[in-house]
Amino acid sequence: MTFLRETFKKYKGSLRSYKLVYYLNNLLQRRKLRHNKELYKKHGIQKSIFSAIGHQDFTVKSQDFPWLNRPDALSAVQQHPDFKAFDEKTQAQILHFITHGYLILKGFYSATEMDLLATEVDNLLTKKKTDFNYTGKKIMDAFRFSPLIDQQYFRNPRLIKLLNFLMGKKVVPFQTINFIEGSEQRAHSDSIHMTTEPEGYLIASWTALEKTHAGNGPLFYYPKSHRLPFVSCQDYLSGHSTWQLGANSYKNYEDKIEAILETENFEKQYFYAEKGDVLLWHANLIHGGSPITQTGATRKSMVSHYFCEDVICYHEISQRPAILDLE
Ligand SMILES: O=C(O)CCC(=O)C(=O)O
Repeated sequence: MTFLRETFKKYKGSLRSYKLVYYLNNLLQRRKLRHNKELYKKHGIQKSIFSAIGHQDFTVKSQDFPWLNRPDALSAVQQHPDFKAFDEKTQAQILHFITHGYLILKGFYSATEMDLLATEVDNLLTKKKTDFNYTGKKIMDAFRFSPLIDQQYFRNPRLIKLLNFLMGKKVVPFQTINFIEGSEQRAHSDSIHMTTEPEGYLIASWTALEKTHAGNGPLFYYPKSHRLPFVSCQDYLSGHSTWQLGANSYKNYEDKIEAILETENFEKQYFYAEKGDVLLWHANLIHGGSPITQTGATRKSMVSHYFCEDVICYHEISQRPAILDLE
């Protein structure tokens, strides 16, 4: 089973587009999907928990958005007793997260901690405990093979405390992605990849294992773009059919985001990070990876994605429920 899953991670072919493949995988992962039974009932979804699911299935959208997405968030957060327990710099960043859709934790990790993490990833690669997935850029879920990555970084208690506060619910650590080089990914929001019902219960952290600069493909983002409506497969030509995902769906999605950015007036910013800096972004903040202009430059980094408890978690782009380790 593990062998099949690992093989599929590297697989680039057309099987990826058949919904039946995901259905079969869902059957095999039933233990990690059964929490959806109650949630589907609550949200009026009359579907098997193994079937394809997407934004179109939620005909009645819940208004129970994360508290920091609500219009009164700035005052609500400052009145919250736990807000005062954060140091002043973090408090300012929390307010910034509400208004701008991201926050930066300068020097969250020490250089030594980042070297330890980078060495751990290198060792996992050398020992073939993990590898790049089909994109050739992403090392998925290294935390599964390393208690160090899992406990000290992915589930870092200081980080989790802040994430729980920002989301107003307990977060569910979902996945890690390690990069050796920059991703060079076009502008997108995480909500097309991983989203929730009610909308917005996802947050990501981006950690710099080394300094980033104009040459090594720095992360870029568009402050305040988190306030745009969430884009789903219904908002562009996905080409999805009952049985298959559209072949050009993701490219068409990226074109759609580019078109939105052309009509909106958001300022593009780059994250020139120092080793150990962490950036947290909102589920709907538009971001991506810049082109690498310095040949051979590395940009070691780690992205972690967190869902929240008691919401339906799914992958809009591939129309499938998220497989969650809740136990
Ligand atoms: O690290 C990057 O260059 C971008 C990563 C990213 O966009 C993501 O994980 O959603």
